[in-house]
Amino acid sequence: MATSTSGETTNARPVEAYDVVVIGAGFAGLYAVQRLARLGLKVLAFEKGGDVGGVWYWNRYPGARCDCESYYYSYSFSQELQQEWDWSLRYSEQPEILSYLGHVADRFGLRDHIRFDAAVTRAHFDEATSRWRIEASDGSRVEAQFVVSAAGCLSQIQWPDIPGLHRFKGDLWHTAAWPHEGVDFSGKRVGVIGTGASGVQAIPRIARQASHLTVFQRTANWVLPAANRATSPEFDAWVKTNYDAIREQCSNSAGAVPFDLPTRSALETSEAERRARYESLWATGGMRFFTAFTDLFTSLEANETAQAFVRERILATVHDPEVARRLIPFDHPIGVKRPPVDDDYYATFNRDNVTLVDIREAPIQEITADAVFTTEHHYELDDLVLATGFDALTGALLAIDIRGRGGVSLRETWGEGPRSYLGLGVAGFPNLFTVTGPLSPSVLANMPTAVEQHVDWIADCIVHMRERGLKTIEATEAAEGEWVAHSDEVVSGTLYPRAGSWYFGANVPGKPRKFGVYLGGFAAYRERCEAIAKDDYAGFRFGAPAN
Ligand code: N01
Repeated sequence: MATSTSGETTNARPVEAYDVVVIGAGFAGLYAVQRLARLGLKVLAFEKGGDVGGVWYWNRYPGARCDCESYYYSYSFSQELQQEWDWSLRYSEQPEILSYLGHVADRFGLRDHIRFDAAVTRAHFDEATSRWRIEASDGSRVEAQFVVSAAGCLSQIQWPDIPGLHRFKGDLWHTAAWPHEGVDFSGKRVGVIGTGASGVQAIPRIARQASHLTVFQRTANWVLPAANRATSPEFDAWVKTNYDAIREQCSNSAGAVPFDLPTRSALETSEAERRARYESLWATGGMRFFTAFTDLFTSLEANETAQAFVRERILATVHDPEVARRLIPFDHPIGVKRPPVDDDYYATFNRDNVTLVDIREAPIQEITADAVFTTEHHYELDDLVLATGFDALTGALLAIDIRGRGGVSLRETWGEGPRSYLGLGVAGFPNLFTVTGPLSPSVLANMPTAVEQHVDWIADCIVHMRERGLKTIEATEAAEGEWVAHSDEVVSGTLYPRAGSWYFGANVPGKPRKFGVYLGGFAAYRERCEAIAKDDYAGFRFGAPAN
């Protein structure tokens, strides 16, 4: 019970004061807490889940794992941490990544700063005090000088709007809200809607358990083999000896990954050499496939050589030519929609207990208590899995009632798509930092590297302000406008606009079409952020010194 300023007794909790409120306790939130608390700041993180982990806490579907190799999809901030942690697989699975994040939380004493089962519901900037007033779903009321959003790029679930979905009487799961106790599909007739990265990972595992699996595919995706395997002691030792150089390579690359860069155009390479290069990278596995040539993302003709190679692989793997035809993408170049990385996906369609239904040719009309009806057939099911993705990049932030100067909401400000300066700050929203925010390299960079770069920049900025007694920092509209225009220009020089992807918000009905990721490359972006900080945070405006 608390007493309000008018003297009334209310059930509202008293307002607590912090220096920084962090939203989320995944990769980004954990590092933000670690880094900012180490500066001596009073930090509180709100996490809507019951524990740390972010996407790795929620996405527990069978087969969930990362499409970046674990040795670099990990924090670099602590020598001890990177030397003491061993990954069991080249691409570790969700339980191992989650236990890594739990270990980080324990090792650095981060849990004391985190309030779990508490989603931030509102954050309003109070112009009179230049502080944020924050409320959370557990009744917490907090005020803080800074809000650091680490709410995640792929954390707001996108539920499909399919007539009758609510009437389905069997078990209904979304890959991004998977039950902690797991799901046993043995003896069940299961349907999966969605063939993005989540569906592609789950489908082979579910097929091995279910009595029958029906896959409802709206858009075929280009799927690359992971070539996943156990890590070897030799590789582990090599990584640990060379970690500094590996991290350095990440820092200086376009994707924040330690890959050797391509030097040749696909079009200036002979057919035989080109094939050899694709074959070798296909065997290597994963996203390294795109290091084949320099022009795969800028020249349709070059990209078509890669498409032709993968098309052949699909035809060689899938026995039924009609099923193979349906699995071959026809509407977008390879790579410009996030290509799922998995093993056994195409071969899974050779199993007798798997049916592929093309719902572009015969769309789903409705879902009843026990079946999915398309325009051609109906499919009786015991369980239904939705692998329908996320309201990406902006969804998690817009789910919160965020208001900046003049009470203007972020939703209104982003009414025509996200606007941001560097993906770090939004004009009109002082002291709000967005880790891997829209229009930063985010999902097109290796996330832990991108997270560390952003959090370090934010921490340095806060130190800079504290040393000078500055109260607020805010992106100027001019700098923001220039950044948005620059980001758009970079995208227009690539093949990305040729796909209706979640990068553009195209998967969410009614969402404005705006490419939400900065494509100028992580290394160049990092250098620009550093130069801006050195230039007294050019493009940002500082508020009056505190009294
Ligand atoms: O989501 P998606 P995701 N009716 O949006 C279909 C990361 N991730 O969760 O393409 C029928 O890619 C939709 O069809 P269409 C990774 O960055 C990483 O799979 O819109 N179908 C599509 O097939 C990834 O890109 C990892 O025509 C509907 C699917 O559902 C991102 O998360 C693992 C539908 C959604 O695919 C998102 O992946 C998992 C409807 N109403 C995720 N609505 C790794 O690290 C949607 N679909 C490997």
